[in-house]
Amino acid sequence: MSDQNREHKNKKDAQLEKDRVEDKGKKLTTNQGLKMAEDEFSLKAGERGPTLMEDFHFREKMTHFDHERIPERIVHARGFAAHGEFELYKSMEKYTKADFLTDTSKKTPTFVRFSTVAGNRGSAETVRDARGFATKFYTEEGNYDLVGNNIPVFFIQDAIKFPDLVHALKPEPHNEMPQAASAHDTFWDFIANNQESAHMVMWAMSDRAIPRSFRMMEGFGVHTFRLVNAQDESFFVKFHWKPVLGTHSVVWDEAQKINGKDPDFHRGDLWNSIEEGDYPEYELGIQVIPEEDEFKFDFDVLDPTKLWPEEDVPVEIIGKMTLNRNVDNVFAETEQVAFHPGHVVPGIDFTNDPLLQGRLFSYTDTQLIRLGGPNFHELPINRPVCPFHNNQRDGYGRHTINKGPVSYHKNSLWDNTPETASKEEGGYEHYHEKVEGRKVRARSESFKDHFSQATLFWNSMSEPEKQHIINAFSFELGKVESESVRKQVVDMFANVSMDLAKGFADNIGLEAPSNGGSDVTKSSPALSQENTVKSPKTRKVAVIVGEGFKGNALNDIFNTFKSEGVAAEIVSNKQGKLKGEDGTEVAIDHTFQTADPVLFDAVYIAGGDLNNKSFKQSAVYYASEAFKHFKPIGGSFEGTQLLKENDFTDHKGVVVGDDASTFASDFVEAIAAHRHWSRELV
Ligand code: HDD
Repeated sequence: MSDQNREHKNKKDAQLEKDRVEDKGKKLTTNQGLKMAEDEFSLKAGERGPTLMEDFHFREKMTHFDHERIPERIVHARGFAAHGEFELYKSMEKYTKADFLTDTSKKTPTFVRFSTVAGNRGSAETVRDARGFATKFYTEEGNYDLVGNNIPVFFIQDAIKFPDLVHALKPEPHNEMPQAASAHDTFWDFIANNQESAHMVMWAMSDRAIPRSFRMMEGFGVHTFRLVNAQDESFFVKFHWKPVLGTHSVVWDEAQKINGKDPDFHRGDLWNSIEEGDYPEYELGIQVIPEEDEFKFDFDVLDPTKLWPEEDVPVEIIGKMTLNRNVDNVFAETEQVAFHPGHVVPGIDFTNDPLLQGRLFSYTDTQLIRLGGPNFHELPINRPVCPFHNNQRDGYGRHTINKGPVSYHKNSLWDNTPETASKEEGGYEHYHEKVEGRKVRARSESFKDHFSQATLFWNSMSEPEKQHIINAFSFELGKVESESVRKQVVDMFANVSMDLAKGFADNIGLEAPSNGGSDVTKSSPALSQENTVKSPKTRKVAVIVGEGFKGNALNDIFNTFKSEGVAAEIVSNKQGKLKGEDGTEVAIDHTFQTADPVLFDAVYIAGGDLNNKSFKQSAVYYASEAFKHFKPIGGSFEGTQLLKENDFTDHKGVVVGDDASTFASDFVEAIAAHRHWSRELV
């Protein structure tokens, strides 16, 4: 669809319009605008002769193709993005002077890129990994980037260790295996020998690292940042994105299967939900600690391996972001977007978190190699929506045509313009923090407690979540060949919890140390996904239907699904249409070959003729996979019979019934619960 005829959603959308090109229906030309009469045959000396050097069209086409690829991101290579808007619920002027956080009348355009960390650009998406959650706010005062993850803490405390962490995590260099996985020797060797990683490892082994959808994960700025108000008062702040649909995960067996059945599972989910108008929404929350309270906690607020328990420092919800537009071109937008934690606006500033300080160098540096030079800020997706003027000039791929002779400061020819702005005019001034100290390569004593919050996280988990963590350690360490590394990891996590260490040590043929454990008893209920929002909205149900189904009942059930926001997709043994006993026709969305139960949130066997042997086998396969993954299962009419015969009924989350309205509402409730873990405990 040409965008020229549609109303632009916001200033960024309108700005991008200038660079959008519609090729459909146009004549094919060279890059010089020359219409070409032929595009399939190179210019040859005779029909069977050699290609001629003169063939400028061939040379141009081939050269461009040969140069199409750019280096992928060193981390977060696999990602997907969408445009959106941020609206502020209430002014935050008590904490910050940032325009987009004080003016509630403004809607700020945003661009969000979600990503995995370890895998390459073509890797699968439901791997066990942290997810990047990077947001660019195109504010009137310049771009502000919140470059966060779906895990609120980080593996290391000092940026100088980042290359080591990433080398250990990425595929091992001698054989480039495994792809997009932390389940290998070098990663766990790094963990055991860098024990500050304990807390983040707990998150990475938890269900948080296998999200159901980008739409159902939290985002965290991770670092403690600084807000500064108009009176120059400063506050420590942590940023949170809270998904309106709640925080939900898949189970590990399912995650691994999805990687094969649909390696694009997460991007497809994001793309489709936006195309269908189910816009993903995230509320922005802040935790604030006044400067004078800096030392009131049992952790250092500058330590990026620590979170601020929400029960101690409440999250104040201040606004909402809605992702409402897919990109037009993945390379131009998603691949070329350049995030940087150093892209700030007046009212937002940094702290001395040593991880944050190092990031402030790395991001520009990486864009220089990745995007080929210093002009990446001119790429359409990166350009601010406010004007920008300075004396920076030239470089590869310069777009801006700066007029006139002056490109230096100070000058008299242009009255010293472009001129700096005073603070009152919106000029950025760094917070006047007092710092003094000796130059040392050292870590503060206050950063040395690596285990208390790892235990806090463990204590906060429900029983199924704890079991999933034990299973994840067992899987990951089961793939580690070095017994010494495995043993070191068992010993390390005995500091977090003996139940945990014993739980997985046994599974990997080792013993937990006889003494260990933690005396931390505190927990933070906000960390458990058991306490998240439960909603049936946008959940996908595989509806298995055979010929001769009960048309009226199915219609009623579909109407309830629709009104509750549940998406029903019909799966059957072949493509085309199915006829109900009353003549009702339904179109089949997927066949048993093209879909799989792991791609759905629930399975409903609606009935009809299920007697064909392979049909029946497929229906049972759908039910058994859904059962194994704790998903809701529904059955009516012949479907109930099939579920009964195969012992699926009489379990939590299995709903059967022929009365359309009771069945539909009970089944929707089971869908909203997401997963029925008590099946695991019986
Ligand atoms: Fe980073 C990319 C998040 C620590 C160096 N990082 C990158 C992206 C996200 C994060 C979401 C992808 C952005 C996009 O979609 O384009 N990184 C984090 C978080 C961290 C963190 C939440 C800890 C709190 N990162 C971190 C450190 C360093 C880097 C300590 C180096 C000192 N990160 C990079 C990078 C990347 C990057 C190499 C790769 C591609 C890019 O920047 O643009 O510079």
